[in-house]
Amino acid sequence: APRVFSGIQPSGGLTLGNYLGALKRFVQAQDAGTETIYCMVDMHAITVWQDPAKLRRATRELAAGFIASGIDPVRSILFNQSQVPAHAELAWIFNCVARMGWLKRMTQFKDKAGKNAENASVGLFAYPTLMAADIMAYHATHVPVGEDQKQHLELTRDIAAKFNHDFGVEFFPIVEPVIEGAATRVMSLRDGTKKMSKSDPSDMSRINLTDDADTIAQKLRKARTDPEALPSDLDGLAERPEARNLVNIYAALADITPDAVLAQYGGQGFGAFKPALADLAVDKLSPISAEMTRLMQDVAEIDRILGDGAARAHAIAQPILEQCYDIVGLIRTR
Ligand code: AQP
Repeated sequence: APRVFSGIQPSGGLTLGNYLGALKRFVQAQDAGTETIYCMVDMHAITVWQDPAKLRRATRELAAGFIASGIDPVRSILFNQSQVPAHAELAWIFNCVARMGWLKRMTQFKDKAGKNAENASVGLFAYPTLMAADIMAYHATHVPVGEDQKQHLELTRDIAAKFNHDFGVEFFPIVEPVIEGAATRVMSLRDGTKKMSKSDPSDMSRINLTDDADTIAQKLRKARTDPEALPSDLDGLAERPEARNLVNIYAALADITPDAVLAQYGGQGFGAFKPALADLAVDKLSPISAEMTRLMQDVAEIDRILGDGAARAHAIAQPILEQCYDIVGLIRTR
């Protein structure tokens, strides 16, 4: 049976990119009746230094964001990574399977480490082996992610295949990336060639799920665009990354195709389109933001939900980890 796994880092507040590229699709998988396991990947977050108090808050707020977006912690398993030791333990096995050369090719490491890669943490370099462990600890078959995670998922497949080959087993499944929809890569509002990111220093570059209606309208009004009217078909967006981004955002929020957006707004300028987009965004995001605020008033309840999810996740992952240790030849008797 298919089993969906995915995660989000509590490395800051949730953005519209995380919502459209990840959360909204996580809810669709859950509502389709698939077994769904979703994780706050706090151990990934600490690959760059996090203020401990902020990390705790961001983890709980992320859990609230999942629930407010429509994740039901009964139908889905919702938990944080560090509470289930199988992630770290399996990551070590995978560190011994993955090759240095494979990790050196990862563009996210190059982007995040910047020019001074010698000064990056070992954890940031090994990030993709922990991600492979997150997924493989559950024998997950499908992983909904944004476009930026495609390379890491290919690495997950390579690690699983090499493990199976090295030990002569068919143990780890070869996972399918699920990268679909109009908004698998939501771009920065300030630069149509950069992805919208929670860690971008400019708050004007992104819409946060917790932004109020005025802030959302203001950020979209100031979003970088060109002076042309919207074209009537997709070809007309080819050389216009900022315009294409706003059209894709509209399409994803309204659950229609980008073509349908252009059928409605083609020929109109941004003076008309931006306010329509702002209304739509406020309409879709403000109930989520209000629910997050409500949920954050009862932190003990969030912790209880995460603890319950961790127990359920552990029950799935631990037997898989034990089998993996046995395959590798690590003795487990006490
Ligand atoms: N701009 C985006 N468009 C579509 N999907 C996106 N995702 C992130 N940004 C966009 C998807 O959200 C999921 C969780 O991402 P993450 O928090 O684990 O890490 P990230 O991809 O590195 O996201 P950020 O927001 O850019 O965080 P920072 O700034 O901390 O690195 C993933 O499925 C991702 O594809």
